[in-house]
Amino acid sequence: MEQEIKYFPSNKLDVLKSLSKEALLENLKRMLLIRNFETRAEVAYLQGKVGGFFHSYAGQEAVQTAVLEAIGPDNWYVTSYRCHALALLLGATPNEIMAELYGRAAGNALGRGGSMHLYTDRLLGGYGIVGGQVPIATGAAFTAKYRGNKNEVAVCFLGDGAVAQGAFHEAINMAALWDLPCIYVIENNRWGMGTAVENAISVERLAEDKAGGYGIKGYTFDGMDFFNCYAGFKKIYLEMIENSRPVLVEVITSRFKGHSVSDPGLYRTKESLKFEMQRDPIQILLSALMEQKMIDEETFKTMDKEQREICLASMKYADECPWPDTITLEEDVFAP
Ligand SMILES: Cc1ncc(C[n+]2csc(CCOP(=O)(O)OP(=O)(O)O)c2C)c(N)n1
Repeated sequence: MEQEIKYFPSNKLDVLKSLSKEALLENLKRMLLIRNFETRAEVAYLQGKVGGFFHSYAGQEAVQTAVLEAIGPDNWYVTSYRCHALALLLGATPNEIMAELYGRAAGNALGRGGSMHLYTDRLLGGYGIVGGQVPIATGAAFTAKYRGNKNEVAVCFLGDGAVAQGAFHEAINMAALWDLPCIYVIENNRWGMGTAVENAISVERLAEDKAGGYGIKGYTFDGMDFFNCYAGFKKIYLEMIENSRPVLVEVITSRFKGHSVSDPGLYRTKESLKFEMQRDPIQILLSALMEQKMIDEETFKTMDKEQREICLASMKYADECPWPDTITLEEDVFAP
């Protein structure tokens, strides 16, 4: 039987007090932007406007939103192919991301990367090779330390499926050996494509059970709860800029969609998904803000509508963007 999960202890009221009303509402807005972007972009995919793959972040919004609020954008970030949300949080516009999904010249990667490969000056990319981003994050942490940028850390997001990859082990071992300031965030949404995490990974708690093997600290956060994630990441960051030790974090979360848009999700029941969706991270944050009388239902609906309109406008923008010129096909290609 599954053991009850012991999350990092945090106090919602302390977080509510430590952030301004404006900041809290801004985080709710960011989560709504992500949810609306994923919903509209998926529609565009189903209309045949988007080529390649498509992996939705719906359900996982609280995790990356909380990290950004807790430690700010002036760090190095890297993630997997499930990368739309992180790009939005780091300042890429819905227009440029949607245009990238549509393969257009004005896209975030000039229409050459598509949905899985987005960038900003602080986002070193979304990566399609499971675990491929882990050594890159370790390298970014090395850079921060080598340059003596004391307040800068690297943050690596990876799925539970990446934990059994050799690259994960080598990269974390090196970070621990060299005291590199990197937060490795395992977003455990319980499935690696259609494989249940308990059928793929030999330990139950992916960070806490593994961290000791590298001589570092491991934590478990509730990935549906913005407050728990915020409190946990804040503490880790403040410690890391003092001691430069890497940290392993598991956030227990839930993806509300299939692994990718082409996944019919036959490996889980509709009831189990419905049950998980009752803990919607947007609703959890909204309820807390409503309890504090920071927002009412009407204002929330308006906020949601505004974000939806931004995303609908990005679809129109992408549709009207020109295709890349074939003459540019060989530009920026790096082949050693
Ligand atoms: C090295 C490698 N092996 C296999 C794949 C095929 N693949 C793509 S995603 C995936 C599952 C990854 O699941 P997880 O890490 O839990 O991430 P999630 O999609 O749930 O966020 C697999 C096996 C791949 N892309 N790269």
